[in-house]
Amino acid sequence: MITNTELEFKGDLYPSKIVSFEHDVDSVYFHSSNSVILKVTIVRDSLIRFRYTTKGYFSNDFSYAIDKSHSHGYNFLEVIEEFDFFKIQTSKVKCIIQKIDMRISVFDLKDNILLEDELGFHWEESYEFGGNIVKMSKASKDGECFYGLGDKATQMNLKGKRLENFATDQYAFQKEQEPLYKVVPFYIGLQHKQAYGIFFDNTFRTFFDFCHERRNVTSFWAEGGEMNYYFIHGPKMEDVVASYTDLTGKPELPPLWALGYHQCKWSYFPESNVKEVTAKFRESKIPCDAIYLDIDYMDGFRCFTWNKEYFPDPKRMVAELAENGFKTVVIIDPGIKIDKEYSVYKEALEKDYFCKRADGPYMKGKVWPGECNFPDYTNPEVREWWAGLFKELISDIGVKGVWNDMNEPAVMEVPNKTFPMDVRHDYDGNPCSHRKAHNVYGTQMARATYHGVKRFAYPKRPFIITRSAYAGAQRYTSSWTGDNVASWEHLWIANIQVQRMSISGMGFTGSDIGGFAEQPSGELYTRWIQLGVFHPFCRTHSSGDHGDQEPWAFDLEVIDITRKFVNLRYQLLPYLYTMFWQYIEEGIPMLKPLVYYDQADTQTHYRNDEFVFGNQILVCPILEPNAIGRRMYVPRGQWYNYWTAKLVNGGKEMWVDTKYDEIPVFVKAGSIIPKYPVQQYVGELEFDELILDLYYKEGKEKSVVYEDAQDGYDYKKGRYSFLTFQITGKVSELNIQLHKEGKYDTPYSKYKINLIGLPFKIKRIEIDNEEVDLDIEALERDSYLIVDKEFNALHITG
Ligand code: MIG
Repeated sequence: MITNTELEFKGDLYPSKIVSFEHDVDSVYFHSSNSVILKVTIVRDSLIRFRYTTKGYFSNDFSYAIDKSHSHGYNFLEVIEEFDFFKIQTSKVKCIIQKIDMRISVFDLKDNILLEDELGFHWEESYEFGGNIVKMSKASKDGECFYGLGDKATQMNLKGKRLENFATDQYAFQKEQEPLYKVVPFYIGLQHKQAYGIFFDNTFRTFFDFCHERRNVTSFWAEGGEMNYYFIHGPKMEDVVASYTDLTGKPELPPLWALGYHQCKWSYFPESNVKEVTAKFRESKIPCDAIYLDIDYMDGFRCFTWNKEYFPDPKRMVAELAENGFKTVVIIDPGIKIDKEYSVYKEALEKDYFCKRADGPYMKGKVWPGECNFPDYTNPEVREWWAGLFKELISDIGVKGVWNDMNEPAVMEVPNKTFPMDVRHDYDGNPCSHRKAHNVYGTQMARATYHGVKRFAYPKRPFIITRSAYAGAQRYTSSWTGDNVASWEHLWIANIQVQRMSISGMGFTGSDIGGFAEQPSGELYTRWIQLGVFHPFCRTHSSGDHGDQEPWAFDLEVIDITRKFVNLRYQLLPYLYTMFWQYIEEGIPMLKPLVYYDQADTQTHYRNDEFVFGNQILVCPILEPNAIGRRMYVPRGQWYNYWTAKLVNGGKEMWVDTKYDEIPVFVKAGSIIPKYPVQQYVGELEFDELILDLYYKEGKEKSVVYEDAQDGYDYKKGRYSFLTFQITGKVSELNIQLHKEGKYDTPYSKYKINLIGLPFKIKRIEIDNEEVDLDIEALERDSYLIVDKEFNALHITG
């Protein structure tokens, strides 16, 4: 029996007394008298894995989520047996395991309790499927908060919610709807201002209950597999997220163009329509880097084919688009049309690459092409074959990115919307049913796609986007939040989803700007693009059923505001690229929910709308029609209103006036924000200066700028430029120190420094200890300085 409502079931079984233990290098095994084994592995001092079996032995240890290159190793480990418990201690935490019932508690070294089993591990045997429904319950104190779990369409703080993880094609999903497209069984707990993380690495259908069923209990369970989870010690949320991201992996840098604006619709065809749209962008002077071809570019929805009537010469078209600065991205679905004349189908059939039912026949399901078979991407040989299929698209035709859809996997006209559960999968040599492979199917497809596109795009970087994902998918792909709706409520949802994905390790995410289903009003589209330019992935997409969703489908005012905000995104590209670098280098999420930004301030614990974009820009969308401003919480510290340059003191909720062509945006005092000139696409212009917006602060502040060749892999050989600006502001003085690293010589030769909020009149400037001649009049008029990029120290006095 599968239970998804009853946490405590009368058939539940529990570990009995611990009768023996062994310590083997980084792991300690505890054996109970009823054949339960608990294996505690010290991955790092602050990262501990707990794995249970009820069979008396462990099955093969295999995970798609864990990045093989994650850091491991600890500084200290001590295992001590006491009269009625065992103690495992590292340099960060202490773990107590009770002999009588195997229950666990984890403390920091000051004896603060971080995590405590309530019932702890228990299970229910499943006669029907074999194996267990594995369960875990933890005691939770009043005031504890919970965050994370990927794409959930609910409030940021998950306290009081029950959530389900089962990748689902959820067209026009609603607020609170469960489950959605992605599965990230990772959450962050926050208690007494201390954060910890739990990653439950189980790919079966899983559930998390955050004090919903019982007020002081948090629990999680899975409909099969092992109780296998990682505890991550903070105490800063930053450390929890960074450790989780290290454990499940980071992407490589995307090509810079992928951080530009993308335009999509279901579907742009024929070729003349694609050209019309791209030309219109250039004419309207709204920057755009990528144009998408949805399913209608194919011949009868057969993957890797072209409809020759609509697209007679794809290679020529793609090249012409490229000349105009457009990168072409095409959709590829998992369903392969059953058609003996179709080479992809024939080859997969010959090689036996399709998923099979338990009794032998190939699994058959209806999707866009009609009856299809589906490659088993959990088979490494199938992934290799799939990767090879991209040769023509990428090498010959010149497509720059691939969009994987329908990979939950989605099946039409069947009640469960997906494969039957008896379908067999290779699971990289650990054969299993769809119950276990379902949640990773999409990620394995995206992984195979990634390897193919990467191989044929070389020496350029690949770009992949997926709808479904399991924890760790960020190593291969970006993602979008699926089929949302053009409604104000969905704008609220998108804002939270993208922030939540960001702290769940999968930062390169965005929503369909304007909404996929239904038609946005001009005002809703405006408010959405104003938020969307601050999302790591920025794409307008719509189902096309209800009219057009290009900027010019709306009135002139909307077009102007869209241009203004897309321009801003293009100006902020070096800032955006730098945050991407920090994400891949240090696991720092690109968007920071307020609770992440300042967990010590309890005012942030239930905030949803405001977030920090990168490290220094605070953004809060307008989520209602007819707004002339809104109330928002400005976190502690000093912030400049981006539009007025007025300084405010945070740590309080306040009203912020806005106009139709603004949303609340604040810049942290002391920041240096790097900017490029507006370009219609990445690489359009050569420019000779990097703009630095300097926001004066009394005190110190550090800002960094990462740059490289914007594509290719030279950055891995040290050919990047990493600038660190350290400013120190005093009452009538400002010092800027610049430190450089890396072997990339940026093409510009100077900085244009805009001095914002300087509280004194400049009387003297020294560059590297040499006084420079001043044109005081010009300085007072323009408030900027031009400085050679080789400077080390700039000293401004009033
Ligand atoms: O059944 O390819 O989420 O972005 O435009 C619909 C057509 C299939 C769903 C995707 C959407 C895409 C659409 N697809």
